[in-house]
Amino acid sequence: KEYMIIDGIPVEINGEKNLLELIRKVGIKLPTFCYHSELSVYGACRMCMVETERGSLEAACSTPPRAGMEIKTNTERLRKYRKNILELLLANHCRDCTTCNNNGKCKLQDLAMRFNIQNVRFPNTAAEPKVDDSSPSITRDTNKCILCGDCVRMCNEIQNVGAIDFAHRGSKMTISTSFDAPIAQSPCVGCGQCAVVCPTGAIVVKDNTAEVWKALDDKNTKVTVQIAPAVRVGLGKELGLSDGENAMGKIVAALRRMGFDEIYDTSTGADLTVLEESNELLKRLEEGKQDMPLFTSCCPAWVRYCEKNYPELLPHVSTCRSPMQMFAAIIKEESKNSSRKAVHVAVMPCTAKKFEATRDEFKVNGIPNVDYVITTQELIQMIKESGIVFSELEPESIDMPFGTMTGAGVIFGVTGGVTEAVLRRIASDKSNTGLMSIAYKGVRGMEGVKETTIMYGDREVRIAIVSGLKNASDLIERIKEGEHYDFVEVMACPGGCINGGGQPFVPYEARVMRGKGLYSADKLCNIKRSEENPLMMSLYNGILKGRVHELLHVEYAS
Ligand code: HC0
Ligand code: SF4
Repeated sequence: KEYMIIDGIPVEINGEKNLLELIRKVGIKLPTFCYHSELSVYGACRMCMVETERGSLEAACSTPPRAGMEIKTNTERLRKYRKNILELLLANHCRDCTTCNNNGKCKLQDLAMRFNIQNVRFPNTAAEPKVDDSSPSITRDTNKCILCGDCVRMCNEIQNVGAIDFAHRGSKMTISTSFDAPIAQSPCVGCGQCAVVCPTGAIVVKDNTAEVWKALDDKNTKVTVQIAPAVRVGLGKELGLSDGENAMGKIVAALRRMGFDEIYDTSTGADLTVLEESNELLKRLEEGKQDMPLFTSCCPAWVRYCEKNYPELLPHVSTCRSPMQMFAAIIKEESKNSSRKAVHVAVMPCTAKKFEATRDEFKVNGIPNVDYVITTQELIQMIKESGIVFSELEPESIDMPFGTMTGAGVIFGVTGGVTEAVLRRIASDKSNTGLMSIAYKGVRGMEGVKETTIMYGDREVRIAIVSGLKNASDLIERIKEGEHYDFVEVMACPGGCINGGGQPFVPYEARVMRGKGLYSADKLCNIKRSEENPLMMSLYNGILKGRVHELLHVEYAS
């Protein structure tokens, strides 16, 4: 075994990539702006410097641990050094913290507090805000940027989009789209992953809470709401619960107190998607098709990515609307019976859903089926604003007439969930053992690329599950080179919706807990298969009669 000394204590080296990982493992919160374990090491912020036994300073993020090495993480020299960096950053940074969208979540604010910065020795040279709110998903203010490059590496390395990059040199350096075009005119797909890793308020999720409050305050408006699967396991930590704890009952109670008239679960919409998407897959299998696979269509950032980068694949993307849009079409249809104006809100872990809601394909007479999408973060904001003590709420149940859902719909929120739900539907073995065995077929887990094979009759069905758009494009390249799959699930965010751009940022381990939270929620559902949801039958015999294509499917115009 190999050891090194950290602050006088011997520590075992266990395959850690860099000193930073090892230091954090022993319980020291070494500060960084630009380090994310899933991104390449940039080493630009210099906050993670440590002092070696020879008195030299090294960046912990880019130094591998060596046996016998001795380092200190907290010396007078290091404290001075870190304070200096923070003061320099603050010197040309906007300091209107109280009105910043990222107030309370900003790393710069947090580290300034931690390192007890009480004044900045240099004059403030911050430029006026430079806001780009052209995207329905994210808002950028490059003048709040500290040039850590996290967003650039996320957009390039993990999402393979490359919408933003460093531009200019020296003091003029900035993060920009090409030709400084508005982000909406760039290749951006609105996944929001750049906002997830941005340490300051330079990239934040678009805020639609004001519109929702306005609708709630209007007595002549009936406000319905649907809550996505991943939200229930994503917001609790910020409101006094633990990572991955299923807070659905409390969310329902909170929304009711805020004044929402009818509260539903997007998992019900997901049940509809399972039925429709399974039909598409079965048709394909029965026709013996061996060409391109059927790609899932429920992730709007993936659909956008496909439109922009692989338009030739669009005919192979399922025509199913996403669960949010299927459900919204039905809820809006039902709301026609109300004498009040109907507004439908969706609470999503996702920033791309904000864009999806604005698409012309999902408007009826110019009015969107989903009027407003708010993210998990915005819901947390609204709960805090309303003064509700979330942790003390008694859980409540969702409303009728659309209040029945299944475990299959709940697991949609984690990578592999859509596939598992579809497999439950198409499997011929309907026993409990059969159901449970699907979970062990390689569909679960946070890996970015998973593969499984099942038998349908005597045909082998090859399935791939990818999350993160770089993984999607790598898979597409393999398919183009001749590799065969029948079904491909794509989620743009690594790990699926539980790690959506609208969820509070958490480290990898907490994301695993969120996934586990959804699988536990599935266990608690008394119905596990979408086709056994009794509501489905009444929808197909009622609102959906003769209108399945009109309300549940879509052909993207672009
Ligand atoms: Fe998802 Fe969905 S699972 S995309 O990640 O399919 O946002 O949670 O609501 O629509 O159900 C997000 C999450 C959804 C949809 C569902 C799908
Ligand atoms: Fe890139 Fe996604 Fe950010 Fe757009 S939202 S700039 S695609 S990371």
